[in-house]
Amino acid sequence: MNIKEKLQLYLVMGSTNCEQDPVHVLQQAILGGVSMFQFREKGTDSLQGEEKIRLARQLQAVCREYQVPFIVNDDVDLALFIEADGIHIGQEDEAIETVKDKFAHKVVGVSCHNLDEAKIAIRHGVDYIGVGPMYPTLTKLDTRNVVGPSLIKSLREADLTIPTVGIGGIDQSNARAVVKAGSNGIAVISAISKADDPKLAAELLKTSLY
Ligand code: 3NM
Repeated sequence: MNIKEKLQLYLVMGSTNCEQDPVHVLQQAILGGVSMFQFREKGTDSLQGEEKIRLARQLQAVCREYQVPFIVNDDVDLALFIEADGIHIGQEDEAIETVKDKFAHKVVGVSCHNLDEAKIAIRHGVDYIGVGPMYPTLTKLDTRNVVGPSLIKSLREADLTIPTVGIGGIDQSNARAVVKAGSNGIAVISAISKADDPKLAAELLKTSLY
């Protein structure tokens, strides 16, 4: 898998981010150009237990149909149980070492908010890093301070070539700056999940990158 290419337009989403059926949103988004997907079922009113597993499987089936990598956020047991293509963890989640062991031949991504976190993730051999927040966002309430595209620029200037995706507050108006700073792509939640037409939103985001 060419991770750098897959990171171009990375949709992150769970049921609480959607105003329409998540399966429909994902399908439309993929038709519009989404190249990688992360199932992130978080927050109040998020699905639990069997319901969470059922939605994960439905979304995974859509990804399989279009050969889009299906990554699970944080929930190691779920990712292993349904044989996801990979796992994405934050700095507060399970340690990178143990996650790398459990997902030896799968994709492992880690959220990073500064150069030191990025260097540690790289040392542990992760496949990609998510860097954020690029811009203010209302979607995740416990984000760190806005780091902006300049952190991605600093990372590249420090010769860190790891596949990288920017996240946080990205929309059509600011996506290009993230890629220009050296990111391989953008990760978005609301810019697609809350759009009336997720296919069009994905298409417009993609064309706004270059
Ligand atoms: N992680 P939206 S920001 C899930 O900074 C997430 O690590 C972030 O949602 C980080 O595209 C964020 O709607 C929320 O702003 C992204």
